[in-house]
Amino acid sequence: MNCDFLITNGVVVTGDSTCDADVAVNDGRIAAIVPPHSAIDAREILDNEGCYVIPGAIDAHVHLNMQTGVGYTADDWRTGTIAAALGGVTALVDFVETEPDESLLDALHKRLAETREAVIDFGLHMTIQPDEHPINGVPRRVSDKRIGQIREAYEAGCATFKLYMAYPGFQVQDIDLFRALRAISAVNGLACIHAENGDVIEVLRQSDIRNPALALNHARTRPSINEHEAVTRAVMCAEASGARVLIFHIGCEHAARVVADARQRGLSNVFGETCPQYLLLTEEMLARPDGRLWVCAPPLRPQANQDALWRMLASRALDIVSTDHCPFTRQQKDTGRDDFRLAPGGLPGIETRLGVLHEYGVRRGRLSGSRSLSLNDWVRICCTRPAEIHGLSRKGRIAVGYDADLVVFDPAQRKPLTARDLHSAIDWSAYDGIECTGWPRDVIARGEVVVRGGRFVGASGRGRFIKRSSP
Ligand code: DUC
Ligand code: ZN
Repeated sequence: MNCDFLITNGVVVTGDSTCDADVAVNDGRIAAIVPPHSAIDAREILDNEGCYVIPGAIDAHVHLNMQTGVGYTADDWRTGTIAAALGGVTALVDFVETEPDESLLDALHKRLAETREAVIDFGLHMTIQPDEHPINGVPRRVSDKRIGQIREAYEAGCATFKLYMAYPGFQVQDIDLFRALRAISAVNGLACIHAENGDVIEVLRQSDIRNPALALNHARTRPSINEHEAVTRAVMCAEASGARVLIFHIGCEHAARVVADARQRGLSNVFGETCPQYLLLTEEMLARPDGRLWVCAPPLRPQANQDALWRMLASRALDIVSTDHCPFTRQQKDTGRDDFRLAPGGLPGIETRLGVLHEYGVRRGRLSGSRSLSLNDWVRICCTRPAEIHGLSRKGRIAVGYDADLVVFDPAQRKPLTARDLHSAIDWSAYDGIECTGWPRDVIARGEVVVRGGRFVGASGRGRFIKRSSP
């Protein structure tokens, strides 16, 4: 057999198996998986002695070049996707947001025009946000017209739809949440829900806050019960509508348990995502003098939640870990120096997820027992399940016919997570002080080496928009 290149001598780790094998790649696809030293002629051989060969990771929740009150998120499609590739990500899913007077398709085309420099493949979630009945200039209702456009957005390749239960201007009321879920269910799309009770948050944020410079107040105005309630409501709406629903960025045990219980009751249309920040960081970060850097929503929670989240990932009660990568520079975050409510919400993470989950879930977890993920859990959570849930039908697996999106992961490579060692266009790191042992060495995307020996070697603009449909 001939092939473009052969990935030899590695331990192939997938979501459900670990074995010694060679992987042959032809025309950007996986052509064969064969026993080591099989007779194959390759134009190029990548030797992976001592490394794991895993499917390219999928980050299905990122915000590149997103407009906010303090300007755009710091990573554009070039810097963000390069940082992603260096962290072993070969496909991501970002968002389309929509102006009140814009159709979903017009908003999609406008967003696509911004993505020209993407270096890895990507999909886009379509945001269904209010476009009607402004109160103080903020629209509150989603029009029939907009709900009616869900089908054409799906047919254009946006198989997943973002719905917010919080944030003025984005928050949908229950009536519109349910109307949208019925329309999404009709096309068998997936609703991705930001589940926090926005009405309660607004009352808490508008009440008298004695020390607005203290970013810990951000967590106090978004208490766990608020997330717990909204996740309960979202799951109830999933059950009543039949829509497939993924609860985004679950940060607290009670909310995660709602998803776990739904699954135990046999609801196969409910899925749960958490993020590295909820697994590794606690609300204590918000108590620091520069706590505004760690403002994100839902907020970071007390330590007690973390073990539960790790356990639920290992037991499959939660499905995936994405990053909610939403990077802001120190200067942008400093808008909230005197009042936490003015700090833009979001944390960076596009480059670090695979490494930190390996470090804390697999490597240190194996030592402590309490956070233990197997190598196969790690691959399932970061690569295979995200591709399945989000309709990336040719990604997330090492199997013949799939895109040759592969990561050669060196389990001995040491990597400090300081801003200087990372590639997002920001001047701080949420994980400063942490060092990982284990990091992507080479990354192959649709058969092209885009990272070699930890350096980005790919071409700007090689990433393609992936039109997704339901699994
Ligand atoms: N949460 C954040 O912190 N930032 C972006 C969007 C979100 O849901
Ligand atoms: Zn987000």
